[in-house]
Amino acid sequence: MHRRPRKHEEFTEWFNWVISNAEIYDYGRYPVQGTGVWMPYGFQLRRRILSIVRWELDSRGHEEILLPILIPEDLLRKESEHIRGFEGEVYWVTHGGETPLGVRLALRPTSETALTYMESLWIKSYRQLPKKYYQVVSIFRYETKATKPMIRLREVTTFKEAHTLHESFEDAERQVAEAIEIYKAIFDRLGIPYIISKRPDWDKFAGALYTIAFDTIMPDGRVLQIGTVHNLGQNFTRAFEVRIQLRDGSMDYGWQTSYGISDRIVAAVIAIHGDDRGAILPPIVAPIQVVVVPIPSGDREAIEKYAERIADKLASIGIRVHLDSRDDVTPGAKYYEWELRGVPVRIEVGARELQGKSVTIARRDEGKRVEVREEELAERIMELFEDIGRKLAEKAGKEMESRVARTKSLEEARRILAERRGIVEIPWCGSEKCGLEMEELADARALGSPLEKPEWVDGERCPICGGKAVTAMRLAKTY
Ligand code: P5A
Ligand code: ZN
Repeated sequence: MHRRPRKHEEFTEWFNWVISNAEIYDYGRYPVQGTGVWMPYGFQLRRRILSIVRWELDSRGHEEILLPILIPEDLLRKESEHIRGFEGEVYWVTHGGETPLGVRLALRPTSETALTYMESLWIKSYRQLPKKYYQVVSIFRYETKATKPMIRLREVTTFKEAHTLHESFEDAERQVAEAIEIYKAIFDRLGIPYIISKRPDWDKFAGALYTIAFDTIMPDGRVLQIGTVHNLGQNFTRAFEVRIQLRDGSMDYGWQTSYGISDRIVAAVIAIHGDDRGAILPPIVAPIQVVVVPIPSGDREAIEKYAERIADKLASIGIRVHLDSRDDVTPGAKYYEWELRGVPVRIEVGARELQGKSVTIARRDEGKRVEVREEELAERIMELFEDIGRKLAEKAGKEMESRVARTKSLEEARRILAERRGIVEIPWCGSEKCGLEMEELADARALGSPLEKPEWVDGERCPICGGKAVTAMRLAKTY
């Protein structure tokens, strides 16, 4: 057997090892660069994560739709900033069979243009607003940076894009705030810690007034953008003539927001919670929450019967349980496999447990084992799920906090980022010129600033120009 890569020291190898050996995601073997295959176990994980996403959106008035994957070139070109941003990343469909198409068709890189076009037909009056749509689809971006499984794909298969339309700027601002709350709720339920920044102007979404991003820190200290919320203003509605009658009878273009997350959130769940033995899945999304492993000794048949009874009992109260009754695999090899797959709870049943009408429960996150009587099993498992979810989130949150540093010197920022990465916050005057120079001097990317001016920058100066600091700039090595 191969040596297991260590998560913190060799994160990339570790991540690739987990997703392939746990049969989550087959990447790099299908002969199109930047595409991967969701395998059955991974597909179930992805589906459960998506059901949290859908639930959070649905319960706040979002409606799921499905737009065509093809966008005619003239539509994609309508908003000039947008196409400028995406031009180099678009896949074009140019032929139908042998026949050249009259208008080239883009494989959608995102759907602002497709939807705004339809909104120009659908929406005429403030009475129809607000509108909150979303879809979960594949998008295509010809990424030029090195592609990475789930993290930088050319076909993003788990693109959840929400698009909203409002009668005023203020309403769109409120929607940005709601989107932030929705993403917080999603990431909180998955135990993924995040830091929220307003991206600098030079790094906003193409066609947006501004972009707010959720970032997390991966085990190697590099920052991963796991979601973004954009206030699009009237940029797309002007281009597509989405004119709306307002309350006072006057006409105006609608106001939009959009927000998206991707396969990256599955990557974050695996990367952030896992350990050297493999994945550790939060019970809320684990495809298998409990695996029951019979330990054959003495009366094998009775033990197997008993293990089956335990599994049935858990299944009957809605727990996703799997009885591993393979008789050609040792219990030790089963433990190894289910640990790698991140099953949060393992139940062992052997001769002693059969005798005592009990089971032994092992939790994946802490490795602790306890014996529990059969009557209290159901209740104990439910408590355990809660506790595992909470502890995973707490541990991840603390780890992330410990990786955010503050300094007033760019030299120190550069040193910290070179040595241990993470995020460094530094006082900033807010000017683009100084921000760009900070990126240069720290040899890092500018993530942007906290949404509210942090107190600690009061009275501080920008280390580049010496001017008064109005906020902090966050710098990091990013994915
Ligand atoms: C918001 C949804 C948009 O596309 N249009 C609709 C807006 N924003 S975005 O920032 O460009 O993308 C949203 C999130 O998707 C993830 N992402 C990717 N994930 C994997 N591979 C990629 N190539 C990729 N590109 C973007 C990011 O998390 C991003 O925040
Ligand atoms: Zn400055």
